[in-house]
Amino acid sequence: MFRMDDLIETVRLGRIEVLEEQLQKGMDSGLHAETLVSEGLLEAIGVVGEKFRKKEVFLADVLMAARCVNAGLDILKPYLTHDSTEDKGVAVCGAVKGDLHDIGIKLVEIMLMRKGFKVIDLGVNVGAETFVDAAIRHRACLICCSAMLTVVAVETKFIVEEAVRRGIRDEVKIIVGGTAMSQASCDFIGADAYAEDAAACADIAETFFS
Ligand code: B12
Repeated sequence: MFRMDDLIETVRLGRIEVLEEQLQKGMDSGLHAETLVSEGLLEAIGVVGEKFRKKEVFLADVLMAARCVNAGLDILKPYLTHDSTEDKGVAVCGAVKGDLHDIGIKLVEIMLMRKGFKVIDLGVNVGAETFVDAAIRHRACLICCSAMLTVVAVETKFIVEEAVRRGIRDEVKIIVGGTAMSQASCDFIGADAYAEDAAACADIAETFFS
C-alpha cells in the first residue's frame, strides 16, 4: 500500500534505491504525478530544509534528499510533460554562476515543456556568457535563470548585460526567479519578468509568445 508519508521519509533519508518502486506504487494507487511531486518530493525537501535551518541535519543530508528529489523528477517527467504538441520556441534554462540549486529550475523546465517550449537545460553554475552563447546557438526566444543564493543574484544582471552586448536583447525574453529574486530586483536589472514559481513562469512565457 502507498503512503505519502513513506515517500516523504524516503526522500528525507535520501533512500534513492526504493524511490522508483514507491513512486510506481503511488501512480498505481491512482495518484497523479503532480501530486507525488508537490505533496511528496517537494514536501520532503521542505522538511529537510527546515531541519537544516534548525541545525538538526547536516548539509550532506540536504544534498542526499535533493538528489532523491531530482531522481524522482526524472522518473516522473514523462507523466509531467505529456501535454503539449505545440512548438513555442526554445527556452534556455539554468542556475546562475555560483548557484548549485537545481530543483526549482528543473520544475520551471518541466512546466515550459508542458506549454510547448523546447528546453535546453544548461544545469547549474552557469555564467552569463554561457547563457547567451546557448541562446544564440539554439536561436532561443527565452532565457530563464534561477538564483537561490542572495550572493549570486547579481549574476542575473550580467546575463541581461551580456544579451545586450551580444546584440540579442530584442530577440530574447529573460525571466528570472528563485528565492534570491523579486519583482524589484527584476525591474532593477532590466529583465522582462519575474515569476514566483514554475507554473507562473510558464504562464508568463506563454503570454509572451502566444
Ligand atoms: C536543497 C537545498 C540545497 C542543496 C541543493 C541541491 C540541488 N540539487 O538543488 C545543497 C545541499 C547543494 C545546498 C547547498 C547550499 N545551500 Co541550499 N538549500 C536547499 C533548500 C533546502 C531547498 C531548495 C529547493 O530545492 N527547494 C525546492 C524548490 C522547488 O524550490 P525553489 O528552489 O525555491 O524553486 C521555486 C521558486 O524559487 C521558483 N524558481 C526557482 N528557480 C526559478 C527560476 C525561474 C526563471 C523562475 C521564474 C522561478 C524559479 O520556482 C520554484 C517552485 O516552482 C533551501 C531551503 C528552502 N526551503 O528553500 C536551501 C537554501 C536555498 N540554501 C541556502 C544556502 C545558504 C546554501 C549553502 C550556502 C549552504 C552552505 N552553508 O554551504 C550552499 C550553497 C551551494 C551553492 N553554491 O549553491 C539558503 C540560501 C539563503 C540565501 N538567501 O542566500 C537556503 C534558502 C537555506 C536557508 N534557509 O538558509 N542547498
